[in-house]
Amino acid sequence: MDLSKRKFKEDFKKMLTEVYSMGLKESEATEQFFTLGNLIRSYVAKNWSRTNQAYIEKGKKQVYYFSMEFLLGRMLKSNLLNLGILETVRDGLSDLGIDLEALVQIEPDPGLGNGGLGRLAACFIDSMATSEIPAHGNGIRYKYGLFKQKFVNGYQVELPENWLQNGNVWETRKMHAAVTVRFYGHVWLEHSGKGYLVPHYEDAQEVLAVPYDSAVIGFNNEIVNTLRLWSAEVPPQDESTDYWSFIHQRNEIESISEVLYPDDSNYEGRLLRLKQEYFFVSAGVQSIIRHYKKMHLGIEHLAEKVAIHINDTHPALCIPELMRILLDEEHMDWEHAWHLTINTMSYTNHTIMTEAMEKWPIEMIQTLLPRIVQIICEIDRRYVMEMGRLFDTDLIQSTRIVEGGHVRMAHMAIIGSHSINGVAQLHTNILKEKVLHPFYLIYPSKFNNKTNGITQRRWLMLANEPLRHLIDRKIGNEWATMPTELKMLKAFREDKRTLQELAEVKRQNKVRFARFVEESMGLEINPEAIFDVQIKRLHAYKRQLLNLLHILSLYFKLKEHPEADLHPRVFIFGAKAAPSYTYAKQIIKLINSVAELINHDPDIHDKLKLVFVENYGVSLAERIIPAADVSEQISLASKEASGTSNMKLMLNGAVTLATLDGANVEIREHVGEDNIVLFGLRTDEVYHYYKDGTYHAHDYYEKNQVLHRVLNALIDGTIPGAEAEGYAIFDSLVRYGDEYFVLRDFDDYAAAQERIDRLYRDSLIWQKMALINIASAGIFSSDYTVQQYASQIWDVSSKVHRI
Ligand code: NBY
Repeated sequence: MDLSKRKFKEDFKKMLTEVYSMGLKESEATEQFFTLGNLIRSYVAKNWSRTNQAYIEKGKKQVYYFSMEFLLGRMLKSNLLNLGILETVRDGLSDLGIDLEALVQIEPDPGLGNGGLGRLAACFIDSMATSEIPAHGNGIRYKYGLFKQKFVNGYQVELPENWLQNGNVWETRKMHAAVTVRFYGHVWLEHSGKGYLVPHYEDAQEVLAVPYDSAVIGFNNEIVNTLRLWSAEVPPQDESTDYWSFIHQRNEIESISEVLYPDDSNYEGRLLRLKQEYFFVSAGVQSIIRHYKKMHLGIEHLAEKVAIHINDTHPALCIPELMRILLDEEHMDWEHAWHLTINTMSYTNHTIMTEAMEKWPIEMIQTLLPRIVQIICEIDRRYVMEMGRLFDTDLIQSTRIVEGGHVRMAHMAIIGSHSINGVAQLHTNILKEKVLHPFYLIYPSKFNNKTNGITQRRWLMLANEPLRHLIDRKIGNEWATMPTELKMLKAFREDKRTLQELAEVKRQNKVRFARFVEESMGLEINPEAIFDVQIKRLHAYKRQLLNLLHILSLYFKLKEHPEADLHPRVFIFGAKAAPSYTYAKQIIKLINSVAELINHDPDIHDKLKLVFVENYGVSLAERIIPAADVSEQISLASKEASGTSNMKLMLNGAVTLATLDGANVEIREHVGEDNIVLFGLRTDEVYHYYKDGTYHAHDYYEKNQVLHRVLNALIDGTIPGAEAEGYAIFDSLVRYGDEYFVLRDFDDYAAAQERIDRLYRDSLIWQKMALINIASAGIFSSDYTVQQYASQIWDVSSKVHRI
């Protein structure tokens, strides 16, 4: 938008008086932040209603991205950037004696997600608005986001994350758009006499779903889409309501949108979680239908105007819910309703880990959602009947929805939608060939791949301004919306000056991060060291342990040979463990205890440091990623569906140290073998081991001297404070089979780390690798990813940028 600095300053002062009746001098950062937020909203208002108006007038097909999680991060700078007024506002504020960065810190980081899946949804809505795709997010307005992590004596402690405490400046409560969601009670069907059945409900609990809308601002294109998050409230009561029963009901109802489930891998078969899922699904689908019907196009054309995307199986109840509305409220017959539903729905799978596959006990659904259970059972019955004619019984039994008294949500999602995609090429192949192979036999054409992506605007333009400016000077700024333009940087691969400038940018970022570590943790780290980063949820399959065992091996090496020729390293971890995931928490404690040991050992000086940042999340990622030299992507091959920190780190010039897992495979294809450091088992080797059962972790402990020493350290008192954890972890590796092949990959990993050490010593070689990584990262922009969803799955137009 056009905004002069002078106009901005006037607007800002005016808004401050209007909202707070304050002059600039009396105001503090909090008031200034809210003032700026309100001002941005006022700037956005016109384009927001224009965008909605245009979508209606042009009759454009709308996409609704249903996700239990949107891990947005702070929005202030992102909104300013996308409006095209970041620099104007920064300068204007500075004239007024205000530091924009100080206001940034006031905004709480809304942690409405666990990890990759939630952050992907956030990158997607940014990219969809930027790519001019008429697409909106639909989710839950949790009162409490993902817990705040504290370390107490090295143990993870969880604290509530009350992000709404001071209000959320970006949202608008839309009371007029509230809808009612029904739970419990009984339902029976009666013939209407007009050829359809009418459901009657008795004793149902009614919950009011109130939407809070936030603007999703496209980058410099005047498009403003909507993120709609639902909050659960008590419906208006009549005068006969008993006060205490009201209070009781209120607590029960409000608990639905109270808190995000803090587990990123193990679904919890809890009633409240099922309530959450149906709550936002029903509210969202009802509101879509209400909006659609205003256009008077006839319900039979729904799939031409609406696409509903299901982010993992958590919103899979969209399928029976849409069926319910089409059957019970629109009085469609089953076949037409089913046809429409399939054509409307599409589904993304994010994991192959069986423990993360949702399965709901049928009685639980029966009690909570009596009408929905009827519909699910009917979908299942017809599936078995109709497919039974075409395929053999075993195949149909293994793919049906209802089995062993449970509803298998992934099965419902596949059967009820026209598209299922994996999130990286390797992952999609594993789905087709292994995990979902029976479905692939039945519906080969539903399967497709959409490799994940990240928004370069947040993860480079905003998070790494020094790099942004360097790139702009070298190749211009078209990469903001045409990220593969970054490839033009390759022209500078032999240009010493550019490589030195790149090194200088990295050094600056490392100094900045080192200052942060010193201030927040009281720990000094040396910016000349290699900053080696592993940031992601803590999970056994991601193998933070492999990293830790290697750190211990370096520590012992330095103890025994203080003269050993190692380039100084700072190992940086950031990770939250699910509160109920004991093993992950033991690993956190062990890492913290090893950090204590190494960081305070005077023999080590600054050759080795271990930093475990507390409360890792989007805001910390934005600080760490620009300072990273090495990107640890070391999951056991086949386990990480895609990964997205791999893409963010690469985009910021870190060199990837990786197994051939998830999107690492595609990163290698784009940077070439020489610009990535690979190690470890391949997917087929892992499957081979599963098949023939010949992996014996104990042998590696017995035969590998280095490993033997390192593993013994877990149980011989070498690591003070973590004795119990050391034993448990030792046992998991040596006695109980080492499920994720940590010991098997250890040597290869250590050798890869030595290659990193050697490569880093030649600054020009290293910077050339960094440059090629940056230059090759454009293809992993979520702009391209969503453009592919738009054309290949949703059948909607987008502003497609050349790849
Ligand atoms: O989704 C992640 C994958 O592990 C990662 O490889 C991929 O890049 C990313 C985006 O596709 N999965 C993930 O983050 N999953 C969750 O956060 C999650 C959350 C809740 C539940 C399961 C998984 N749950 O069952 O409640």
